Amino acid sequence: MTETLSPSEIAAWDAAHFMHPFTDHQALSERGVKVITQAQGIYVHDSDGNTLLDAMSGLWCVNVGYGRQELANAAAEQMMRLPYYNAFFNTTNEPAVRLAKQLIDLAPPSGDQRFTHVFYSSSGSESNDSNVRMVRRYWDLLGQPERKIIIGRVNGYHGSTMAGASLGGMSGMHAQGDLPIPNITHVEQPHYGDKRLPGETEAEFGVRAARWLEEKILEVGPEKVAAFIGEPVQGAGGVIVPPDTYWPEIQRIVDQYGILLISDEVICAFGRLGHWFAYERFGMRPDLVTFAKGITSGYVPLGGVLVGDKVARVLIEKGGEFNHGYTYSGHPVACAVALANLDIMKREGLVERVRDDTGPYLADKYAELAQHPLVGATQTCGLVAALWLCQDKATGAAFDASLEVGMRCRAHCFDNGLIMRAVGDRMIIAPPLVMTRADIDVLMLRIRKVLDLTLQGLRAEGVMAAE
Ligand code: PXG
Repeated sequence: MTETLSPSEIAAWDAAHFMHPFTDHQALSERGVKVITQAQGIYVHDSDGNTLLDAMSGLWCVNVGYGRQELANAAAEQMMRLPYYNAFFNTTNEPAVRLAKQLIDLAPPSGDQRFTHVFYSSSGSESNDSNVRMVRRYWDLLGQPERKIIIGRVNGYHGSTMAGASLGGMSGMHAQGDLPIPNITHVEQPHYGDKRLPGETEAEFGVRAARWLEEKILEVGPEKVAAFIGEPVQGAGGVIVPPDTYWPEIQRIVDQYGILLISDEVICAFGRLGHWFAYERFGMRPDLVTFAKGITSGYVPLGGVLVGDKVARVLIEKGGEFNHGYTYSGHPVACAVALANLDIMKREGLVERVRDDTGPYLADKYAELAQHPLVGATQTCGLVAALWLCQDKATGAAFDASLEVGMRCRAHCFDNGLIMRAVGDRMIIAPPLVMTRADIDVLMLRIRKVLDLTLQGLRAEGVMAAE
């Protein structure tokens, strides 16, 4: 950039020309846009001079925190050596190959198969489009072209392209643009708080929820089902951590009916749950793993799919040309930044830190937070966490949705140096993995403050009884 715009110029040009993702533009122009100017460590700065603790890591991606010189250096060096070359016509490049090898080395065995190959894209959505293409091609090559149906979950999120939004189970997205595309269907999510029966334990619920998949397979015909896709922990849906019994039962079902399992780890991989890959944490044995976001800590776009040897062998040995790929598949700069990012994560022991230290510490702090009068329940897993704002702790009664209590709480966050997301009345966080215990203490003070302010407001309005 050669010139600097004033904050009001940025706001005006934004309103005139920048069509934002997932945004009501009329509402945005009334509210006014916030200009983020720079960031360092776990903090972002805006043009009003505020410093905000970014407990969402941007959008679930800035795992190593902001301002890492090494990542900028890796990009600059690679740009000067080879900024771009395609991988379509018998050519390759060193960063793409080194990264593929490194990912394969990091990925633990998936049952009796190993991940052997990486297919690259530039985002999570594209990667899930690639999954649809690969899964359907796999079954075609095995002489079972009738296996086309892919089953996802209500309130799952798999991206915003036609296939990504179809695999996901967001009703608002399906309502726009004739989605889902054909041969994609959904089962209910494993949300214990919402879906349990009276007296049902979490473990019992997990098994029952997994069996919704079996019911769906039998309903549509097992011979027509190609794959099941799920996020190990649902992210955009509100940080919904399934019971430990859920994924093993899903695994039994996909094994029994011989269907492929796709673990969408766009949020969950690269240390977010205290493991390089989340399937290890939950006892899943996926055939394909979607990744994006944290692989470059969001510094540049990169996504892809880890392909297990079962699918890779069929595509490679029987497939001939696979008519699918992107201009930026194996982008050398993106891959170089990913390699530098993984180096930082290894050197600083971030995955182990989340698993053994900061993850358990955050879990303790969130358990304490559950005592707050506004908090109905909390859940954490590694460095993702949710707290549920409820009208009545004793009965578990939810707030009337029209009160938009989550949005009120979120507004207090922005005014009190904190970025936390609201999904309905679930307040969610996914802070950078470089957080220390001292950073978590600061985070908890801010969260308590915004909860207190939200509670005060609700009491002043008579929505909640005074103490
Ligand atoms: N899968 C999962 C599990 C994701 O979380 C995608 C795929 C798509 O990735 P791309 O890179 O195409 O955006 C995601 C993305 C939110 C929010 O509101 C979450 C995502 C994206 C945008 C908003 O929490 N996750």
